[in-house]
Amino acid sequence: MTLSNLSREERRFEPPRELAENANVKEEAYERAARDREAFWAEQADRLDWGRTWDRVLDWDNPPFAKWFTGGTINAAYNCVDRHVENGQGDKVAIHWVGEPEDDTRDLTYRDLKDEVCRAANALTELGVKKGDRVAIYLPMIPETVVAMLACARLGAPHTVVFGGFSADALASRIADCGAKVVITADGGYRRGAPSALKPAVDEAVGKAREQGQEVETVLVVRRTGQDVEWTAKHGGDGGRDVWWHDVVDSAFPEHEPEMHDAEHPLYVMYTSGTTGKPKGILHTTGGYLVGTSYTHWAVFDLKADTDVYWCTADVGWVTGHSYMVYGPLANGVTQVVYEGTPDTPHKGRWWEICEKYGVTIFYTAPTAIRTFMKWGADIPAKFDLSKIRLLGSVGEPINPEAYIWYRDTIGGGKVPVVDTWWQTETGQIMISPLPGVTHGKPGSAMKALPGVAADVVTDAGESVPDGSGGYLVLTEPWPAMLRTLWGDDERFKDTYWSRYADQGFYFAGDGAKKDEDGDLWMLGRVDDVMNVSGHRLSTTEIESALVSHPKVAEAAVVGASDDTTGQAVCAFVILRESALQGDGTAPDDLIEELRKHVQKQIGAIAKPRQIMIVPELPKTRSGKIMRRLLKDVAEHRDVGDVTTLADSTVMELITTKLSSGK
Ligand code: 6R9
Repeated sequence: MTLSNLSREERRFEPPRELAENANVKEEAYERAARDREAFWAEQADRLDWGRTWDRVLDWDNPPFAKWFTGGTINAAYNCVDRHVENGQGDKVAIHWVGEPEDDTRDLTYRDLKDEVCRAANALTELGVKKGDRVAIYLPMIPETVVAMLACARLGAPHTVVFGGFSADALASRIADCGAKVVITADGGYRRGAPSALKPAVDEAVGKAREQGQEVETVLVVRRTGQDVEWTAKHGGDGGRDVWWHDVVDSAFPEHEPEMHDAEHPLYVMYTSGTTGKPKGILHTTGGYLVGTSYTHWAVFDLKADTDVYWCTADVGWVTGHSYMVYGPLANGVTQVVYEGTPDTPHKGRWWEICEKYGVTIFYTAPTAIRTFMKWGADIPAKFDLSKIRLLGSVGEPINPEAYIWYRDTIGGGKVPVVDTWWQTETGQIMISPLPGVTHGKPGSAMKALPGVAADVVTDAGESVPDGSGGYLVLTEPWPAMLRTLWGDDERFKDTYWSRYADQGFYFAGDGAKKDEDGDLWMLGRVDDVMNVSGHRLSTTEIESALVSHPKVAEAAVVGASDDTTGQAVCAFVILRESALQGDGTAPDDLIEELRKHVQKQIGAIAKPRQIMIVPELPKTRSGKIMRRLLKDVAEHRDVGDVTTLADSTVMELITTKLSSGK
C-alpha cells in the first residue's frame, strides 16, 4: 500500500541571481557525479590532506560493509586545525564561543584551537589513553568539548558524546556498551539561567557501568560553573579516578605529532534510539566521513570560508553537532559561533542578538526551534539586524511549509534561500537537500539527492514509485560518510538497515517519502508514524503541516489512536501562538472546531482530526523530534511510557495535568 498523496504546494523561490552566479556547486555536478560516482568522491577527497593516498575509492566487495578510501591514511584533527595554521590561517577565529551568562564569551583562533587540541592529546596520552581506546564525553557546549573530541580523533581513540541532558542511566549504558575507560565531563553547565550539575550523574553512571562490567579508570573534569563536586582524586592513593582538566591540560605541551590513521579507523560512536530495545551505537570511521561532511558543508551552505560566519545551533550531543559544528566546518576552516545555552536566556531574542553581534551569514537550525520562534512572535527577531544572513538551513524533521515561509520571511528578510536538509545519524552527512545556487526552493520539500548520492522512493516490493506517489525512502548506492556498522553488533546492523530490501541491496532509511509531480522529494516522517485511517495511509507530517498553516497554531503533533470504526483515528496535540490566547491564557471555545475544519479544507475529510487537544508543550528529543509514542499513550489513555530520552522530562506531566484540568 502506498501513502496517500494529498497536500499540494505551489509556491516556488528561485535562487538569488548573485548567489547562483557565484555558487560553489553548479547544475553540472549532478550529472558528473552520476556518470562516475567514485571519481566524483575521489575529487572531493582532494579537499583534505592525506598521509598516504588511497588505493581504492570504494571497496564494496562485502556489502553492506563498505570501506572507503582503502589504503589511505589521514588524521581528522590535523585536517580540522593544524593544516589551517600551516596555511597561514592561524589568526583566523575558528570559534566565537558564547556562554549562556551574558558577556561570558571566548574567541578561539585556529592557532588557539590547535594548541589546545595538542595539549589535550598530550594530557590524554599521559592518562593512558591509546589508539583504539574509547572515551565518553559528557559535556555542555563549551570550547573544551570540541577540543576533547578533536584530541580523541587525533589519538585515534573513538569518542562517544552523550548529550548533557541525558540521565546517569543513559550515560552508563553507553559507557558499558562501547567499553569506555575514560569519561570527560564538567562540574556543570549553564542552562536556563542557572548552573546545572553534570559530575554527580557521571559518578552515578560510573557505578552503574561497573555493574554492567565496565570499569572507568579516569574521569577528566572541566571546571565550568565552579559548583561543589564530590571528588576522589586519581592520584590520591585511594583508588580514585577524578582529574581536573586544568591540572593536566593547561600545563601540557602545545605541540603533538599527529599519527596518520587508516582511513577506516573508527572516529566515533554515536548512540541513537531504536524503535525497540537498547540504543544503537552508530559507528563512523575517519576518511570517508570527513570527505562526506566537508563536501556537503561546502556545497549545501555554499560556503565561502573567507567571509562567511556560520552558526549551527545543534547540540554537540546530536549527530548534527558532530558533522556540522565540529568535523565539516572545521575541516573547511570556517569561522563559526558556538552557543552554550537556551534560546530564551535571558530573553527570547538571544539567538538574534548573537547573529547581529557576530554578523552571522549562514544559520542552521531545526524546525522545532523555528516553530517556537513563531509562537513567540515575529516582533522579537525584528528588533535585531539580521541583514547579513544569506542562507538558512533546516534539519531534524520535515519543515512545515508555513514554518519554512516564516523562516524565510522573518529571519531571512524574504530573500534568503532555505535549504531543507534530510539526513540521519546513520548517513553521517546530508543526503537530500536543495543546492542553494541551483535548485529553486519549494516550501516543505527537501527536493533531491545531492551530487554523488543516490536515493529513491519505493514500494513494499522495492519498485520505484512514479511521480505523484509515496512510499519508502531508500538509498541505492553507498556514500562516503555512511555508518560502517553498529558497535559490536554486525547482525543488528544488517537486520535494521539492509534486510528489508536485501534483494535490491538498498539501504532502508525508515522514513516515508513521496515524489511530487515534478519528481521532487517530500519527507513524511518515520514510517512508524504513519497512520491507517479507514484504510488510507496518512502521514502525520502532512496533517501537522495543515494545522501549522492556521494562523493561530504554532506547533502540532499528530498521532493515530486506535478507533473502533476507522481502525485508527487522527488525534492532534496543538500549541497555539501566544497571540491566539485569550487574556486568561485559555483558547477560545470555537477554535477546536475551526481547526478541524481547517484540516478538512486543506487535506480532505479523511484527515479531519477526531480530537484536538490544546497543550502548552510537546515532548521532544534532544534533536527536537516530537516523541509521538508518548502522545499516543495519552491519546489511547495509557500510562505514559519511558521518558528518559526527552530533552525535558517534565513536559509529559505538564501535558497530562493540562488535559485532566480540562481547560
Ligand atoms: C540529522 C538528524 C534522523 C531522522 C530521519 C528523519 C528525520 C531529519 C529531516 C528529517 C524530514 C528533514 N529528519 N532531517 N525529516 N526532513 N530535513 O536529524 O539525525 O537524529 O538520526 O534523525 O530525522 O525522520 O530519519 P537523526
